[in-house]
Amino acid sequence: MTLRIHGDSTSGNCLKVRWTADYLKLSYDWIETSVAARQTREAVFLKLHPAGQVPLLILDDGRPLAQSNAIIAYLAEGSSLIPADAFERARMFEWMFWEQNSHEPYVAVARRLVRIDGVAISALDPILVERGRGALSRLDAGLGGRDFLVGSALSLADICLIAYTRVAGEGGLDLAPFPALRGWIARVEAAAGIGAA
Ligand SMILES: N[C@@H](CCC(=O)N[C@@H](CS)C(=O)NCC(=O)O)C(=O)O
Repeated sequence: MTLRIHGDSTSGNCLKVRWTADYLKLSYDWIETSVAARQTREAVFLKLHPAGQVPLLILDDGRPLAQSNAIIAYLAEGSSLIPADAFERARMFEWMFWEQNSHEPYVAVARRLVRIDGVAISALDPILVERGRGALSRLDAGLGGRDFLVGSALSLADICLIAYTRVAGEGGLDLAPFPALRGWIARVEAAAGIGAA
């Protein structure tokens, strides 16, 4: 048996997992599971993961693991994507927790509302837009002139945060005011082997 990844290819949370697995040259089966078609709410999927969300990793021995950032941390254990230095490793997790708490809920949600739910950009909640812009601005400043978010090399922090940042414009969050961020996106895409959005 091999690793199985249940994911929706339009979801940044799911793509993080695919990109990490591909970067590490892991062998896995991708099981396309459409959120829009409510496949995550079908009985067969709920049996695997009662929360009804993707991504979901199923290990060789059948154990399931949810939450994108937990999955990529598991897949990348012992690899160059996790800094060996304890402080840098903690800094990487600092960015990953921040992503789930202060970036994804605004940047990913704005994109989902526009792209999937068909809401006009002009009709988005101004607070959502303000917080999304704030998250992009914080990320831009957090780069502090460095090539990658942590240390001097690609880490899980970059793979985690590029997922929704690179498509922020689809939710009306323009990246034009953030040149450092745009440079980082191009660099991370090249380093991680991420193709066109
Ligand atoms: N914090 C979770 C978020 C998981 C999540 O919200 N997944 C969405 C797709 S991005 C989903 O499966 N939604 C379907 C649903 O909730 O019914 C993660 O990082 O994996």
